[in-house]
Amino acid sequence: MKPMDLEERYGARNYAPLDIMIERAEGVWVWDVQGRRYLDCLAAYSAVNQGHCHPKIVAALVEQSRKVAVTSRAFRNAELGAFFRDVCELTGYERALPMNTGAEAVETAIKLARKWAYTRKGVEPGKAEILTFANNFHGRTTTIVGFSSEQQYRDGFGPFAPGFELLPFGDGAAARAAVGPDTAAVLVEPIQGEGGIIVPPDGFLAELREVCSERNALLIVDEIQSGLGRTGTMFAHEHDGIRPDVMLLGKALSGGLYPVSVVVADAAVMDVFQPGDHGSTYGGNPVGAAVARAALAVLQEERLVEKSARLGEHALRRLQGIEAPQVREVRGRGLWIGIELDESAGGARSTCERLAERGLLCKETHDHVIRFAPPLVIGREELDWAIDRIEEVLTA
Ligand code: IF1
Repeated sequence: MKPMDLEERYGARNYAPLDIMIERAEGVWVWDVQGRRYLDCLAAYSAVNQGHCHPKIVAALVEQSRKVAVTSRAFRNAELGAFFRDVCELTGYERALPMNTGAEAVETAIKLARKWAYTRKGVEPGKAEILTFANNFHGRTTTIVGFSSEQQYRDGFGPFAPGFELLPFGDGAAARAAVGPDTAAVLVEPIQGEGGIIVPPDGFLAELREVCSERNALLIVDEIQSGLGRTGTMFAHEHDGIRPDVMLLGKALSGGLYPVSVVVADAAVMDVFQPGDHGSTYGGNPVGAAVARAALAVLQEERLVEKSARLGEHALRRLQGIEAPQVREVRGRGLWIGIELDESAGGARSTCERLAERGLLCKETHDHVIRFAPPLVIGREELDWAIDRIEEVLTA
């Protein structure tokens, strides 16, 4: 049977992918089983900021896998301490808790915030509230979809965990009104990715920071997609000059080679976790630690944050300059740009299909927004080649 037929025969139906069968990838390029080449402008939702199969990260994966792969945390392993040091030095926090997927990092932060509220803030047990925002995306567990505003992510999966409230994204006054004595934390994406690359007004994150500090609530910033150079700064929250109490990383943290996520915070918060409170079989394993260290090294050695800022500015200017009646707005920061189409255009998926015919892989979000997020290693010529094709399709 062909790969597609095997997927159809044996696979769960939880995705409806574009019918492009990728079998090889390198840098910004992927090749399908017919040998056709595409420029990847999704970058696995920012998991491959460093480019596909970066040789330095692959080498770290292979080398460590030949030594020891998973020890469990019942014992110590020789790679984990250096991973903790690298992550804490990069982020400026005192403690790191390693997990695997982004959703696990989000769930870990929810547990951390609740236990901090009960043991440090004095919230009555069982009463901790976490505020988050409409159009959020933080993962697919039942706790997380329980506070999603996207009907499809929720339908059929209840009952949901209580203790979450949704606020309008970008509305500092609403947050100021909502944070109260039982608020453990505010959980926010600095730019909403799946929500359609929604950039909040300048000062929104700063207002959240101020309110959380005034009312003794934790500000948790989910940088799983927006972080590690995607928006032209190392972390997207830097745009408002704030310091979260808790920050979440994933995806490009391991450069697309292995699932690694991490929660960082200072000891005053993280040390509410006592031995045995929380854990994970693969969390903090030596392969993930070695891969993540190499991924972070590549990010810094190849100056990908600066590149994202420079090429992102160029891309935003060129894309905003496209004269196409169906384009409602082009927005974003760094190499993370959303092209919102008028509903009259018939949905962004069809545009993505036309782009794929021209050798460009993009993914729509929320029906009408084309997400443009190439690996940060993209060259100026490749970027202009991609934008030329977008211009061709949008002006056709
Ligand atoms: C899918 C979306 C993006 C994330 C943020 C946590 C997570 C994600 C800000 C959870 C994950 C992924 C999930 C993936 C597609 C992709 C996605 F379309 F689903 F919403 F990027 F926008 N915080 N996002 O973006 O991390 O558990 O997946 O490692 O579910 O199809 P994860």
